Amino acid sequence: MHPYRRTLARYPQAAGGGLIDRRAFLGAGLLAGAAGVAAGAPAAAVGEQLPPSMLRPGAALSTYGIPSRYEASVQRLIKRPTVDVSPGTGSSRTPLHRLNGIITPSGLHFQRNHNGVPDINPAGHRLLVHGLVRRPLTFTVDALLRYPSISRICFIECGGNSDVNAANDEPQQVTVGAIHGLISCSEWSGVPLGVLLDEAGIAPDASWLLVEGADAAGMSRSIPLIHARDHAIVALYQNGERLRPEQGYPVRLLVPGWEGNINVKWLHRIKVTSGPMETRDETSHYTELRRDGKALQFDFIMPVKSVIVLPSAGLTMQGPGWYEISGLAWSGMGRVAKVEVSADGGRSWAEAALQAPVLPQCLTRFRLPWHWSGQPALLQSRAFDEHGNTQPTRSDWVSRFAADQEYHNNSIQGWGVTGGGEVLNVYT
Ligand SMILES: Nc1nc2c(c(=O)[nH]1)N[C@H]1C(S)=C(S)[C@@H](COP(=O)(O)O)O[C@H]1N2
Ligand SMILES: [Mo]
Repeated sequence: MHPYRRTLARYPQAAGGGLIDRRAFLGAGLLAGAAGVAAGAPAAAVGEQLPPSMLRPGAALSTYGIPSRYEASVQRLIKRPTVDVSPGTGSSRTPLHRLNGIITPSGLHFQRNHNGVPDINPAGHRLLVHGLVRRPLTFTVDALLRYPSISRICFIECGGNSDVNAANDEPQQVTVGAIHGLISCSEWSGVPLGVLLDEAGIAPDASWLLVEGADAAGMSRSIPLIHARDHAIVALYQNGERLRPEQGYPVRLLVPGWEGNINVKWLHRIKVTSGPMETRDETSHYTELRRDGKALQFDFIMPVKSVIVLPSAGLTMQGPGWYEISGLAWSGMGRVAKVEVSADGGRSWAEAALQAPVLPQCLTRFRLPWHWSGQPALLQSRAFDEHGNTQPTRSDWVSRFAADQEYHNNSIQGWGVTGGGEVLNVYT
């Protein structure tokens, strides 16, 4: 049969609203048929005209590559605070809907800066380890580069990610990057923090660390010593090259799966202490005020979460037919075990395919074939991690906290597709 005549009935339905079994597109034949229905056009005359690029030599070699000029619109989304603060304060978000796979290109890694990006010459930079240690040590960057190192592919997510959906009573019609783009995923390489702590020698009464950045915010946080010793990395490289200035060049702390704020950039000081220091960023910020007036403090781990990025708000469907629903899932607790997708407002759910690799504390790409009938649809995804944690509905999540509490919002995202093919941010 000609692929254009393949019908929906030939594909195993996995849930209502046109969701197809996640295995349906794995066979090349099925994929070719479906892709033809979705997007391709029949070739008119093949090979009659050479593309112009074949008629003259290409551009010169370059020493450092940049994206194609036709991709110049793929940019971070800058968001400045409404209050009057220094020009470098605020965030820029990853345009999740313009990317695929799980790795964020370094130039599109989100940024969250409390007082701008400092310009640090690594030749003069020092990392001090002091406090409750047998011998205080300072490390030059060259010294750190000599230590045995490890690599981890993992996400960093700001505690305030998805604030747009938490803070506004009405869903804002902005892109998925603008709502959920305070998360990015890189391969980080550097020295296990435990190696440096062991060298300094931890005193018996030590139980916490204070970590401080060398930026104008002097950003600092307290971290339980045991977790930091076993899991934190003094990162020097990002996606194979030295850290970008925005990500903390020349040295940042990486604590996989923990709130972005803990991952102190421009790291210059680690003090071993006997308790948390109650710094500004763990008292006035990064605490979650509940309805009963009490606040959760030191809520370090980013909860399990997922979001469909294709399609998502601001995008327009190209008519009824075949689509691949694609999204990202993650958990600060470990690996993603399962992602379910609904196209009928939560009445039925289909399990999405998880694309390898599925790593702990890492973005995981999920995909599911969808045949959109052209009727209004409501898309949602919910992730489960390997410990059985899953995501609350938005109304459940909001009910746990005081008004305007924005941190750790892992509630289910709804995308409404109108009959006209418009995709809208919808609260469910
Ligand atoms: N020194 C310092 N470290 C910092 C910050 C900062 O402003 N100064 N911002 C923190 C916050 S709130 C987050 S979410 C992450 C963001 O990391 P990124 O900018 O590399 O994405 O860095 C953290 N580390
Ligand atoms: Mo953050």
